[in-house]
Amino acid sequence: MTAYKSLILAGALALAPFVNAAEDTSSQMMSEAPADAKVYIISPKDGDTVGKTFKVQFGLSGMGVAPAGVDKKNTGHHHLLIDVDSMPDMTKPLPSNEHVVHFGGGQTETELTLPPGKHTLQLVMGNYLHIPFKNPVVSKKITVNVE
Ligand SMILES: [Cu+2]
Repeated sequence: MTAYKSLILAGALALAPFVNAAEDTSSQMMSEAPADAKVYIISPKDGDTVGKTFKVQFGLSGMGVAPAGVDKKNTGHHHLLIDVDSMPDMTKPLPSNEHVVHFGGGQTETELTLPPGKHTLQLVMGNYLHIPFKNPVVSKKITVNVE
């Protein structure tokens, strides 16, 4: 065997571990949240009746808020799920649409305007890449009645 041929062989063998690593990219981009991290909706309260436009305040304990893109341990940013029945894929960046609202600036409250009727609200913390934590930090889902 020439030296050239054995180099190719060594290269092929060296590539093998990379294939597995690539499949695992998504979980490698996930972050671990502190075990005692909790997210909750301060207001409105579950079952509240609210006006068409109302303020939602986000509560967080056991971890901190950082803007999207800032990779700082034990921090994340809020995502508000509005009228979401089944959770999005919790191993990938959360989608961004009228039902999944990102607060990538590090906001801890917002003002919503919703049509009259019953609506559900739930908070999900995402890491700097908008991916939920390995141990998901998710609030209780509340229901509000919009007048
Ligand atoms: Cu986000």
